[in-house]
Amino acid sequence: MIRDILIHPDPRLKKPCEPIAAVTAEILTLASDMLETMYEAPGIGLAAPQVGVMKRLIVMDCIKDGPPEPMALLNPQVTWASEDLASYEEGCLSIPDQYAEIKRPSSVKVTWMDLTGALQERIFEGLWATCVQHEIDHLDGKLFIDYLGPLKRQMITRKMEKLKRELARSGSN
Ligand code: K2U
Ligand code: ZN
Repeated sequence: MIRDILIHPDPRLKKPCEPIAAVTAEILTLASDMLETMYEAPGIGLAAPQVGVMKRLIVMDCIKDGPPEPMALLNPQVTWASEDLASYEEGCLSIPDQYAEIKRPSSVKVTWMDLTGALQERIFEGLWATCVQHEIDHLDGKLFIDYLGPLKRQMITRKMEKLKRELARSGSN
């Protein structure tokens, strides 16, 4: 089912998430709901804290045209990052309609547990590398605006507070 996406500022978006000990029915349902929510947004990534669940689970599908490649990563960890940086105009489903150019390592090696409980390892490049780093940041309570200067970050936070006041008045959140 589609779940509500938390909007910044929200304390749950700043808290570090708990590791997942085992793949339970609840985790399988959560991963499925997160993928459904991500596609509907639409987005190319989503982290569990964005739907209010403080667990170390992210989903991604960065394929634009071609058969979808949904991925669910439990307890993802970056074990290597390239010196080389790539910049990307990032957005965030928890900070709607705000974009900023963010530089990150252009490729990263990530280890994780998949939904069958098997350990996986892969080197991500391009948009997948940007996305997986953006999502793992969410698990550590870090948002892309935390890489901006204090004034730009405060301006975006003020805009989100106004948006949340308007949503509360219109009763649609
Ligand atoms: O985590 C999220 O909020 C979903 C993010 C993931 C993402 C952000 C920046 C760069 C790559 C991935 C996005 O809002 S998903 C929306 C989107 C779609 C296409 C390209 C960039 C962002
Ligand atoms: Zn995000």
